[in-house]
Amino acid sequence: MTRRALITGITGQDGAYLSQFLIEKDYEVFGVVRRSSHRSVDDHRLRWLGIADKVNLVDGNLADVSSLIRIMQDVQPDEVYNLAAQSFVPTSWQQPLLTANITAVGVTNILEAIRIIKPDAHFYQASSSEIYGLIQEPMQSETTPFYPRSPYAVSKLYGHWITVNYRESFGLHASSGILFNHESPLRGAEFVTRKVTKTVAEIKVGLATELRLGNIDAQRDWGHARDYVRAMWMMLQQDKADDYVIATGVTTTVRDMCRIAFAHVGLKMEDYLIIDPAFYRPAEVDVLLGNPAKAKEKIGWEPQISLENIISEMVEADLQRAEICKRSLDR
Ligand code: NDP
Ligand code: GDR
Repeated sequence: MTRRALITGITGQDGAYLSQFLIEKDYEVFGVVRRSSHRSVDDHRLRWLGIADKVNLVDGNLADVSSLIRIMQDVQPDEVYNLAAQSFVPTSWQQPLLTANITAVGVTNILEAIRIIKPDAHFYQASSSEIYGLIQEPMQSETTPFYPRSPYAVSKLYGHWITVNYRESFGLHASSGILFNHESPLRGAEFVTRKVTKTVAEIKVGLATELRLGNIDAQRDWGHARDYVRAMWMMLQQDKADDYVIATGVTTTVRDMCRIAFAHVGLKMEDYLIIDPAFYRPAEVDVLLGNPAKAKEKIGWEPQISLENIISEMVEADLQRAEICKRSLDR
């Protein structure tokens, strides 16, 4: 029997890579999309991966539990991946209530839809290393205390605990993946790695002259989205649901990540980088460093792609995009 997966957030970075991964495993993939006045439903990331015609898009919204109940009824999924969120940390200070509504309460909405309609479905919640925030231990594991530092992180902590609670209260097969930052050519352009690789490419082809960043001393544990969606799937194949840290165990400053990107195109970061306080955050997460030992031991997951390779792949993709953009401007 073909297995059915339902993905919220299918139009985002992880949703696109997870869809590709599941299609290769012969899943029937369904994705929840919210209506937008300016977008056709076959989103650009799904087209970029060449899978837009291989997924079934269904209309719904994480804020509307009735839409999720209807979708659950229609699709009858074996696995549900909840990737939808207001996921950009700075926006969560501008729109804290919307962030709570989608990123926190939205998790209860989808859990309720599962509990009512399809309680035997395996559920994945996209938890985040942001819940560690103000660091309590040098390397963060599943047992490290949480101290969220933004409305986004507070909302993700709610999503994390409500998933644990539905597992313990109703016996749902609900797992929470505490994923550290993961990147790719499909990363949104507002996140720091993609902002850097996109601007470096634009500088290289003559479309930009400078790169403005905020706190370049921040340290992140960066992995590749392709590695991380594999971990999501592996969690749902276990007999017992559980929570796992997914990380590389290596942390790097924004400054060093940026230097790698400039070096890839033969330029010197110091010639173009401007520190702009407009990009500082009201409260910062200074350093994140994950310990993925439990994931390795229990589900056999390990990352395969290094930060150098991630940044090279991203710069190369952005060089292609910048060349196309430049050619259309030159015409
Ligand atoms: P993106 O920001 O790329 O994608 C977010 C997705 O959520 C989009 O498909 C968006 O749809 C959808 N969405 C937002 N609001 C709603 C809503 N009200 N109803 C339905 N869908 C909605 O995120 P990523 O792919 O990077 O991340 C996936 C998940 O993992 C998120 O929950 C994120 O918080 C979490 N996470 C990400 C990490 C990372 O490093 N990437 C690390 C840890 C956790 P639309 O296209 O319409 O905007
Ligand atoms: P983060 O990712 O907040 O960790 O959340 P982001 O790439 O936005 O920031 C990483 C670090 O870089 C610093 N920084 C800048 N960030 C941005 N976006 N723009 C800048 O100009 C800039 N300059 C410095 C930030 O201050 C920060 O310290 C991501 C999201 O995907 C979340 O959804 C996810 O939960 C976490 O990763 C894990």
